[in-house]
Amino acid sequence: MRQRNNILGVDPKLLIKDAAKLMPDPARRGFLRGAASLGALAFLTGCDIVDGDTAEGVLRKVSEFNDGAQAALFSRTKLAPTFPESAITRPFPFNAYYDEDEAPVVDPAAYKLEIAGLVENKKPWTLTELHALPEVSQITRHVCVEGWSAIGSWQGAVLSDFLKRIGADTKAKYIWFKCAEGYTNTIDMPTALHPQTQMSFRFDHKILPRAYGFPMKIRIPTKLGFKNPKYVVAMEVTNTDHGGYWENQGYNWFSGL
Ligand SMILES: Nc1nc2c(c(=O)[nH]1)N[C@H]1C(S)=C(S)[C@@H](COP(=O)(O)O)O[C@H]1N2
Ligand SMILES: [Mo]
Repeated sequence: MRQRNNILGVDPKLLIKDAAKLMPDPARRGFLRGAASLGALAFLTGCDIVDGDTAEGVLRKVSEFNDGAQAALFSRTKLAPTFPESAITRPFPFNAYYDEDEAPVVDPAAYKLEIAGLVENKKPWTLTELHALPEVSQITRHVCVEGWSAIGSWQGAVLSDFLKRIGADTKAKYIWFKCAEGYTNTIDMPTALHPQTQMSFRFDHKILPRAYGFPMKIRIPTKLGFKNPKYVVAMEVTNTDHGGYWENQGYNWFSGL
């Protein structure tokens, strides 16, 4: 057993309580029930709480193993870094849980984006309608858990604008995406409303190639690659976490950058 001394100037119990207050509700309850002791915290994170630590500092340590803490630290306004055209990785890598020649082929004429859940207007959207949405552009870094990253250029509509347009309940907790080949993904609402979260229809100003998710991918530069669904055919605004392809296999749900 490791011996600990009392920390000068901080009451660790209060610090942990303060950190827990910054977490979203379900995470807070789980945290206070589970790991909310100094010993458990040091054990789980491998870090001691030291004099001068703040509630945010404690939360940052907790976030290394806890999705709720990561969600609390996520800032709606903090932007992912952007890059010049010259930084774009060429060729940009393809990645999926299958080979590139097995990527889904979506017929643009038949395509409709299905809208479900807590939304006023559930009318499905054709590709022509989606392409008519106001366009924004970003050059950002895509980071894959498999150990590579690449800088890409994506154009499309701001997801939060689209959510407003369809009358989505933005107080709902999640958005669930379904992809043409069966891949799925759930993101939290603050991430969906982040200004850089984009419904991408183009890569490098050209119609999104099949490899990168034609006809639509959700580009989220504040999240790991697997939280960026390609070939999206449906979205549901929901208070139920439907998980996702990799999340269900144990990958960290929040997977923020
Ligand atoms: N529909 C679908 N979306 C997906 C995946 C997938 O297999 N199917 N793989 C994810 C992973 S792990 C990564 S790293 C990125 C890769 O995107 P890219 O091919 O544009 O590089 O897509 C993500 N979105
Ligand atoms: Mo990935």
